[in-house]
Order: sequence, then C-alpha cells, then structure tokens
Amino acid sequence: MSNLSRRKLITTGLAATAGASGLAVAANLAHRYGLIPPDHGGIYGAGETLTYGAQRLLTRHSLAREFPRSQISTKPVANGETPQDEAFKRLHAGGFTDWRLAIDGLVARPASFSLAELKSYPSRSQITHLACEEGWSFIAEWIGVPLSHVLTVVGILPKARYVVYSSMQRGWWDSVDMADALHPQTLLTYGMNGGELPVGHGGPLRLRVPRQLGYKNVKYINRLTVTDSLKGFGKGLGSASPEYGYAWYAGI
Ligand SMILES: Nc1nc2c(c(=O)[nH]1)N[C@H]1C(S)=C(S)[C@@H](COP(=O)(O)O)O[C@H]1N2
Ligand SMILES: [Mo]
Repeated sequence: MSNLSRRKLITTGLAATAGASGLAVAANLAHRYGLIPPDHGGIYGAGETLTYGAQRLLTRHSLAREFPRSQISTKPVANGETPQDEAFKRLHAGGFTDWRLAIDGLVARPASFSLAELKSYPSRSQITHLACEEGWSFIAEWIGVPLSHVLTVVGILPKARYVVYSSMQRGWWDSVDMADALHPQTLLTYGMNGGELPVGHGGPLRLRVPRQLGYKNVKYINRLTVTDSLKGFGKGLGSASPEYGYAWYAGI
C-alpha cells in the first residue's frame, strides 16, 4: 500500500472515530494531537494507528480497574529469566544499594536516584491486573512512586513527547507517550503484595503501566530518557517489541 493510501485509510478511520467530518479535519487532528504511533508503518499499519488514535481520543484520562485485596492472585507467574550477567548478580547480592535509576534527555535537571531516594517519595499502591499477550494473567498489589512525581522532580521540558525506559536485561526497552507517563496509575514499582518487588517480577524496579499489556511493563529498568522523537532509539519504532511484530501501543 502506498503511503498516500495508507494515510487516507488512517484518517478516514479517525474521522469516523472522532465523529469529525472530512479527511482534512481528521488529518489535522491526527497530527496536532499526536495520534500516530511510532510503529505506524509496521506490519499492522493502519490498524495500529486506529487503535492508538481511538484510545487516545476516547480514553485519555481513564483508569485501569483496581481490585479488592481479596482478589490478589495467590500464585503470580514470574515470566522469563532473571538477568544472568555478573553486573546484575553483584547488584542483587548487595541488596541493590549500588543500583541507580538514571534520568536524562529533555529534562531540566538530569539525575540519578538510589532505591532509598525513590522510596522516600510519596508512594502509591494499586491492585491491578497484569495480562500477558499470550493469555495468562494475574492480579497483584504494586507499590511504587508515580512516574509523574519523578518527572516533576527532574523537570520535563515542554518539547517532551515520550519517556523511553530501558532495562538492565539485554534487549528490553520500551516507551510511553506523555499521556501514559503522567497517568496517575503509571508507577515506578519497587514493591509487590506488601513486600519488596521480587527479582522474578522485575526487582529492584519495573515500570507498571496497567492500561497496557504485560510486555510494556518492563522489568529491571535503570534508565529513563525523555524525548520528543523515538527515531534515535533502536529501529525507531518506539520499543524493541515492534521489531518482533508486537504493537508499540498495547492498550487494554
Ligand atoms: N526485562 C523484562 N521485562 C519484561 C519481560 C522480560 O522477559 N524481561 N517480560 C514481559 C512480558 S512478555 C510480560 S507478560 C511481563 C510478565 O511479568 P511478570 O514476570 O511479573 O509475570 O513482563 C514483561 N516485562
Ligand atoms: Mo507477555
């Protein structure tokens, strides 16, 4: 499909979704409000833009469902391997006291934070569902500091559009737009079910974005980069996942 006809398809869908009339209006809206995801040219093409654009228009401020304590899963699944490299093992053996979260990019005050510093900020706890794209899921209590709080501490610059988060585990990095980055349920999570976040579930720190599928909830993160463009990261698709055929936007 040519770029032109794909763009037409996208904007037609958005016009229907937004209830706006006419392609020109929809095209303007899509660009002005940033409704085109970084992987729009990927294998899902127009469908990706429709999902992302529609969600952003309709559910920008919606909250993920929170559950009562009685619904917490007794046997949460810790998926995949923990990092096997020496650097991670050393940090783990030292109780992560030497671990730091670095924040750079479009921020007024680039900084790095120890776990103790992150824990000194106002914490939030939520009982939400983590759903893997493969079909299994569990409910857990997640404890952490809202990403929005830490972004306020470092001071995001007006041009900021995305927050890229990278893992100590090779191959895992992802990004969210500012709507998800500043969302009240998006947490830098260091606790789970009343205790420390187990290493199997991403300790010492994982990003919890409960309105998106499990794979967006990257474990072992140690770097955040605030940016206005995702072009310079990996293959420019906003995440490692679209490089393997998974959508950048995995809203649920
Ligand atoms: N660093 C890292 N993050 C990751 C993964 C992983 O293997 N490594 N798996 C992802 C996938 S596919 C899912 S479904 C969830 C699983 O979270 P859990 O291990 O807490 O069940 O973590 C996501 N984050
Ligand atoms: Mo997953």
